[in-house]
Amino acid sequence: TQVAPGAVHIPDWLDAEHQRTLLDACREWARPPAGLRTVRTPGGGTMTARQVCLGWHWYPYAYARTVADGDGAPVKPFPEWLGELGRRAVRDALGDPAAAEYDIALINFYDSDARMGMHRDSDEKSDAPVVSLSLGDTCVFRFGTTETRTRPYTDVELRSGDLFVFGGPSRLAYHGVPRVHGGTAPPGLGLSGRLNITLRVSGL
Ligand code: MD5
Ligand code: FE
Repeated sequence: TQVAPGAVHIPDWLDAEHQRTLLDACREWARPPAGLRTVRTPGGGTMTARQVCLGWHWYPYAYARTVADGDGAPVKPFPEWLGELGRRAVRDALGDPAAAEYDIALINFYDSDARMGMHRDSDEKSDAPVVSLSLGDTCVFRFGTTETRTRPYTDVELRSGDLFVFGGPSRLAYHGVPRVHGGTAPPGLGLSGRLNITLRVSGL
């Protein structure tokens, strides 16, 4: 379903087996060194979703090769198979092959109290589409405009296995996660909470 020009939601894109494989990989990536960390913003705030990065480490608001705000370790490599998954996602959602090579994954772990405020993803020096994959609990994903972090916006429920691709005019739209519905993950998956994997092109 096209939510806005360039913003395409494909429910249930990952089957149960692929969801499990991706979850297992995320659990490995979350281990130290350069594992799961709490993101602190320059203003002194703390993000409620915790994060792991592959390829490039994101610290608000730039990319680096080491976990400057964590244990100082080099960030884990971005695996080739994840890049393949990203290119397949772009092809399925937008119809044309991805022009660029994905080299960043940001993985956000939400418990049922976690939120993400409205923001734009503008730290990448590439306009390649962002690929978003959701696992576990259902959330409310809020998609706005490029002009303002307030209304108008469209609320979409993202469920375990869903794909969302943000390309073209939607690449720089404001968005956030105002709510996670605790206890809604597929019973067989073995995840309490929500996990979101975004694949990005650094342009670096
Ligand atoms: C999430 N993550 O559910 C979301 C999914 C983040 C973040 O927002 O920055 O880690 S990615 C949503 C996204 C990415 C790029 C563009 C747009 C949405 N958009 O134009 O709406 O944890
Ligand atoms: Fe974002």
